[in-house]
Amino acid sequence: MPDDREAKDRQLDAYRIPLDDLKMTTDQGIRVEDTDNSLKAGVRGPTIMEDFHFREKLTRFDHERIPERVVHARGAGAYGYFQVYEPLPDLTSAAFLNDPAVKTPVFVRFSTVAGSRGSADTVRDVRGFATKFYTTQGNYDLVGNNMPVFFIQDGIKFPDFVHSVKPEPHNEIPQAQSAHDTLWDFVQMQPETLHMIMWLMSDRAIPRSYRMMQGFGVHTFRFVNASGQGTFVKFHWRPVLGTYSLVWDEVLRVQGNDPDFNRRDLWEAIERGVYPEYELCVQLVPESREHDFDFDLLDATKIIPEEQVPLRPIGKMTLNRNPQNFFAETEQVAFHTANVVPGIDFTNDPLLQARNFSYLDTQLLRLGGPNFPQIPINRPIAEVRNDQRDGFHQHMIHESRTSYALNSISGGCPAFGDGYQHYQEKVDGTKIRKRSPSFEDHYSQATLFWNSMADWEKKHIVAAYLFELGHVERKPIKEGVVKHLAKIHPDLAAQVAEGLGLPVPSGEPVHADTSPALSMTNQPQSVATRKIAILMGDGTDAVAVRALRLDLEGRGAICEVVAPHEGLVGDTTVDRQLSAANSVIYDAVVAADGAALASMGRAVFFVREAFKHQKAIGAVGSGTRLLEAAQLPNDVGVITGDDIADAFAGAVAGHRFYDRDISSVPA
Ligand code: HDD
Repeated sequence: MPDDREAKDRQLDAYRIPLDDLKMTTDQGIRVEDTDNSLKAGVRGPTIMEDFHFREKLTRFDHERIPERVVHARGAGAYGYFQVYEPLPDLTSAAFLNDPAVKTPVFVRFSTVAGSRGSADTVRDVRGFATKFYTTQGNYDLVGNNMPVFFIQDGIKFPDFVHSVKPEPHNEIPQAQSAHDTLWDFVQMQPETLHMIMWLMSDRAIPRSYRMMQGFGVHTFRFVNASGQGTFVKFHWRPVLGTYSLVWDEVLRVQGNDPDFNRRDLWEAIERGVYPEYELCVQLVPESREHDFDFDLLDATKIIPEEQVPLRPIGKMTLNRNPQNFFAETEQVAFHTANVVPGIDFTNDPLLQARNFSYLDTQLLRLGGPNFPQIPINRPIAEVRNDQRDGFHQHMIHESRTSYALNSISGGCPAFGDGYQHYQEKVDGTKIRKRSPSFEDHYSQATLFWNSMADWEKKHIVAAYLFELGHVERKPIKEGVVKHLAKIHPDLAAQVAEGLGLPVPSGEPVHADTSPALSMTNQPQSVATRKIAILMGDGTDAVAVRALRLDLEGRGAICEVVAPHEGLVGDTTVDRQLSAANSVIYDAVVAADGAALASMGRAVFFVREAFKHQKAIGAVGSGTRLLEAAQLPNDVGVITGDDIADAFAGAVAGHRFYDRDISSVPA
């Protein structure tokens, strides 16, 4: 059975420097005597230039950094494999999409967009979801995001958009935040952003986990089959665990408690062997139906509603190995939308066309020249043979006496032909610097998004607009945004205007259509991989807790014992002491002690905060006394009693109780 999964691993093995007891050398392989003291003229004398080890060590240190990505600088990567469910010869000639026995190796990099490399994971932002498939026909990169549309329609505006969302130029404030004047000025001047901004204001922008996040190719691409027939295709990654988010107040606290929240979650899940899985789904549109929609398939600010073109699952990706060196793998990986294999092709989407220029250009600078595809993480498993030569950091020793085609000296090698064939699209037109009129409607799909949200999602969207615009200093910008919101939906505009103390604009809803698939309600539910804090004290009834814990862990949950001190409570090992723990890094809490904890402010705060963040809360034994001390009402998602395992597991799997009334709980 063909198994390409290990091909990439084998290739990487050749470059690994193992952890062993080899002695230290210089880069030239000369053994080092002492790396703690520089060579001096006398113990108190000046350092001597002759000290090649000192000079090399410092020089290498001075050159450790490469330019961070202009956008998507902060990321986390993982290896895995992709397997197609069944051959798709009618649609595409791509080999990796035609053999269900093949496990195609992949490397995925998740990222935030706006922040610098050291910024916090949990900010309000789009998340990148970039996948490199190392196929037998060469590398295919699907460089997507966790939202299905984009801010702009034409890539020539990308620098403008990015400059507006990045920290402001005079003082480099704020870091990794969209809540500032320049972004919202750009938005109000550029209504094509409005649909994407609805997604950005929704909870999609604060994912619970990279494992619980959708991915989208965004553009309409093209599948091409062996007879050269094309089909329009949109790509969707659907996480098997479902799509879930944090809540905003929690996000603000996670940033301080664990700035690495999302990357740690990914890392730990893979280390534990609970491998993130995503189904690859496609929306397919025959070319004959290209103009059947009330939007343009080439406009990246539009979705194809799933109700109009359903999702077809075609395969699954499993992420099962963490990188071993962040810089070598996650930092040096170079994605490029133009990395396609036979059977996958582009469309004339002007955003995609611009990307096909920008990614290669950016890698040339970031990775120091044209030989970056030779860096192990970027190397295809397919053989590379061509007449491209030289440049900085050339690693290959080309033995051929010729580096041109056509040649007779090398017998015409490397021979070409029988390769990637660009889709033969008929193109004619007049040179023109203009948008197509079919790109003009900027409101209908923003309205569709709003109409499709559950009440709690709408509340969160309004709160997000208020937070963001509340940080905008210039009133005309806020007014400009509210004017646009009135064209999306008067309810949305009214609530935002009221909060901002602006006149409520009048307006009619653009339409009343909905697309239920846009809402995050009705996700697959599972307690598996959910992180549960069990609050214990020295007086806890360990027997009752042990049974509950075993039950929850049996269902795949991750339980951590949190107690006032490290070491043991009874005979239970404490995972984290209370002063180093915070409810925001857990999905749910079990209060297992009331005797000791009810009088401890931190424990009271812990359960109260979890309650406010609408999480499942359980209590066993005297744990109910802790809930009483926190003055928590007996509300939905608060599970107490003798045998709470089933009910509590169900509550955790439901993720949040968004309808919970949190107003009566003290701060
Ligand atoms: Fe981009 C990085 C996704 C539009 C130019 N982009 C980058 C990454 C992702 C995306 C996931 C990080 C890849 C990684 O992890 O290394 N970008 C998107 C999506 C877009 C999009 C889904 C719209 C549909 N991007 C876009 C446009 C341009 C760029 C229109 C330029 C015209 N993007 C870049 C870049 C980056 C990049 C500047 C920065 C670092 C890099 O490429 O490697 O070239």
